[in-house]
Amino acid sequence: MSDNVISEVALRTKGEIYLGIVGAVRSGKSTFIRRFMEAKVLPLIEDQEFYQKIADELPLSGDGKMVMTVEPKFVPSNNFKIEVGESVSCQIRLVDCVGFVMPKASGYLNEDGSNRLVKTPWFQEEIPFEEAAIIGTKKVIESHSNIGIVVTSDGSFGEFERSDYEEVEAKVIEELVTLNKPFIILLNTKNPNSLEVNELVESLSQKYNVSVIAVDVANMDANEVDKILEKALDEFEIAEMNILVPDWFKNLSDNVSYKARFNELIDSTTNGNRKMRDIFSVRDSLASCDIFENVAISDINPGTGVVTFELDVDESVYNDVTLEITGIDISDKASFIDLLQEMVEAKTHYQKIKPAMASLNEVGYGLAIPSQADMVLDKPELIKQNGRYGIKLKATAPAIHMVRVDVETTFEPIIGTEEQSQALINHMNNQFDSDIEEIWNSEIFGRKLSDVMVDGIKAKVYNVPSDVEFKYKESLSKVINDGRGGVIAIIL
Ligand SMILES: Nc1nc2c(ncn2[C@@H]2O[C@H](COP(=O)(O)OP(=O)(O)O)[C@@H](O)[C@H]2O)c(=O)[nH]1
Ligand SMILES: [Mg+2]
Repeated sequence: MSDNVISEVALRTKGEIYLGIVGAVRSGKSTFIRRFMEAKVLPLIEDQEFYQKIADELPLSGDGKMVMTVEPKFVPSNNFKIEVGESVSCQIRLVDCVGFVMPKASGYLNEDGSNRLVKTPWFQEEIPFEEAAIIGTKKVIESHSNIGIVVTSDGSFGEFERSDYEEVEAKVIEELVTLNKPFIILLNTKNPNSLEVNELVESLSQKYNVSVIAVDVANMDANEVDKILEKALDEFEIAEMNILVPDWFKNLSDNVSYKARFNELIDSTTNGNRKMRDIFSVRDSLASCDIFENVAISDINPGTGVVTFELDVDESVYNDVTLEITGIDISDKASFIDLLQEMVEAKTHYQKIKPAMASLNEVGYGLAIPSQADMVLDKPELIKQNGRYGIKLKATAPAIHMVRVDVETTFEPIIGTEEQSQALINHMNNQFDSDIEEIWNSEIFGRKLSDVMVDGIKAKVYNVPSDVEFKYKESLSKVINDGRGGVIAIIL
């Protein structure tokens, strides 16, 4: 027999659906377990004998104010595996916890008013009832469950009132929050559809920031169990968020402003622990960004916790981005083709010197090795050697040598007094460590420092006589072509 919701929970819990049922005494925990098993689990069991064994183990609910459950009870007591879908099987186990005591409940104190001691599976010795409830809840949630269900009540049945449950549920929830396991609140009520109950559900979910669902537990059917399990799945953390954007946007480098903004947005939306129920607010926060035209949740997989968002980027962003990258408005086809051709030409040239540029930057010297396409072949010549004949084939190709020369320039303005000069130095030293751009942009005698320095460098570079450049080229040619490895003197 298959069951979709149970299958999803089974996937999410890796085949172990362990529900820890916690809450105040007399909130309906045992009743919930009984109805859960009857409505949802027993119908999945085909073996009659097995069915009967589990049915016999279901907990009884207690009447009045007398506390019944004094130690956590595992239902069913033994682990069993059931098939819940195509190649999905799982173990389902509910743990009936010792209820948190309400001041008006009886049964947790002895007649003389002393604490009633109870036996727990976690300690050799008996411990007071109230302590058993706190420790039991903690242990059950920590080690024996992957989903917590806090059962509380509006006071519409039994002998306790809403105010009795209120204080106790706060303690239980506080405990669960610190344990950091997915949990939901089940508001047990005779009137799950009443306006008052709806208001209470709303206020509880606001107060505790967790899913709250109102159910008449004693009459709960399979559909309601499904709703509870779906809500519980919503409380699991999102395991993975896939964010699909158009390929051209994905390929943008991170320094393009739109991409940087996108990265920031993704970081702020996805950081922290997000629960499955937060996916709509994640979508809304993505949609609030003007980069995207449309943000859709294209897939939610409660079983694996994987959520996929699909983001359409606004068409105008494409034009802005190409302008930012190229500095040229290429929003029409003609200018795009022009640019493309120019770029291809530039790339072909650059490709040749790319390795040389890399080593130039690294060691100050770069060599671009010519390829066959650069070679010029002379006409073959007849040659004669020792009375025999042969041919001579000669090719020439440009090898480009790049040399990095670090050119120095200095600027020594005379400011006035020693104090004035010292003050300027101190000011600049501060900027030197914090914002060196400021120094470059500072004006000295009406000119920007960067302009002054660039002019200084240019003057030096242009000052090299052109015949020196020519001689340098000649000498290098000789070294390479004549194979002379020694140092050459350049006579200027
Ligand atoms: N009318 C009504 N009574 C309920 C409901 N849930 C529990 N009860 C009753 O409340 C009492 C306590 O329920 P129980 O499941 O034993 O609470 P536990 O102490 O939390 O395990 C029993 O008398 C139940 O019959 C409910 O949804 N509707
Ligand atoms: Mg009980």
